[in-house]
Amino acid sequence: MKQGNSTSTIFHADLDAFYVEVERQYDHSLLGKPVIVGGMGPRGVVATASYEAREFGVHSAQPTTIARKLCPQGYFLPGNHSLYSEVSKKFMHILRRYSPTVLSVSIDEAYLDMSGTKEIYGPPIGAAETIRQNIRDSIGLPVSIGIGPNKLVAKVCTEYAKPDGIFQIEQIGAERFFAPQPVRNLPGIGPKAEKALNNLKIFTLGEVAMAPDGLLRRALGPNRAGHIKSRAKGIDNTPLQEPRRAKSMSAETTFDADISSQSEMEVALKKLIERVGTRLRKSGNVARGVSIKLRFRDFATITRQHTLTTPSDGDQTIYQTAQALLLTAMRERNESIRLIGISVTGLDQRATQLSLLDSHSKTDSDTSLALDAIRERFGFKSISRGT
Ligand code: DCP
Ligand code: MG
Repeated sequence: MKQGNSTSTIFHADLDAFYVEVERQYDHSLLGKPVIVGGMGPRGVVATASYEAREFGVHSAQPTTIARKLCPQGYFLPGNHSLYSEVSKKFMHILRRYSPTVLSVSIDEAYLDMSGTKEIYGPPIGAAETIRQNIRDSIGLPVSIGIGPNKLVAKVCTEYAKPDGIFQIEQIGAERFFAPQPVRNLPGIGPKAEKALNNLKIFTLGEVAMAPDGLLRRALGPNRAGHIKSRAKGIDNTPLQEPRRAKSMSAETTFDADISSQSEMEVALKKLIERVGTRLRKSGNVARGVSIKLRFRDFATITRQHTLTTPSDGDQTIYQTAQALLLTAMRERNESIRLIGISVTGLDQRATQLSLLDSHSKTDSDTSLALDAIRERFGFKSISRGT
């Protein structure tokens, strides 16, 4: 891998106000207006807001009720997730034309290794302009591109490129570019780390780069201190590689109104398990563990987990385990809940675990696979096991 040496050129491409811009493709009257896409229920949150709506303080993850107060003249839309994932696929497909090494990291964001492409596409800024134009012509969306000697610098550059632009920092200027920035601008520093650093009077990345190691270890813990210090100087040697296989899968649901009956919780759990179970079997994995998550009315959240004696990918096994966990949890705290979630953990390839599966697990797995096939043909709601 070439990352980290001075000849690397990494692009980070991120679509602007992605969901909103897709909506605008279908309804041109939304162009130039404050548009908000998000959950419309009483507990809905904003998925994204157009740059016009951001001017009013609207942002992702904010409760929609607050967004409505901040921007009453906004156009609020519920969103169309299957459409967004279709568009996302097209976006990634276009990027792959320009580099053999493309790492997609979210629905609208990817890194491209553009090292050594000068002969074909010219200098980086011109290459980025070509890509942006292609994306605009093919799917009609504005995209911003950050260019750097590694993933970290490229990602930070994208923030400066937005909206609808390009921003490049070369290796030689990376440390100076990072130095005056607030610590929170460094990917990997969240609100907790920011606070810990600020408490020690460390506010900028330049101050992180110069801080004594002992001090950083106190703020960030022994494992992260050295890592963050070198990142604060714009150093990042991580290669562009495909993300590792998910080690767990989960699904959760928030109720419109809190629920308190055990049977309602079980019904919700069962639905979630059918969803996660289908994904699990599609991935060819079995799970070694099952965990449930409950969020109570006061937002207190607990998780309870159990390791299976035999790894499984069967809905029945997962359900029985989750149901037992639910009962135990409710004995500890018998209150109404606002959210319930399920995770299957410790995933491993089914093939390598096959010899461990007992006959009960095999039957459960085969029945679940048969149900998957029916659901695939007739839709997810067509069939469900009785409880
Ligand atoms: N998204 C979401 N919930 C969040 C954050 C994002 O549903 N808390 C969705 C909606 C976004 C999309 O993911 O359109 C991409 O996320 P980005 O963070 O890239 O945000 P945008 O593309 O909307 O805006 P920009 O990248 O221009 O800041
Ligand atoms: Mg984006």
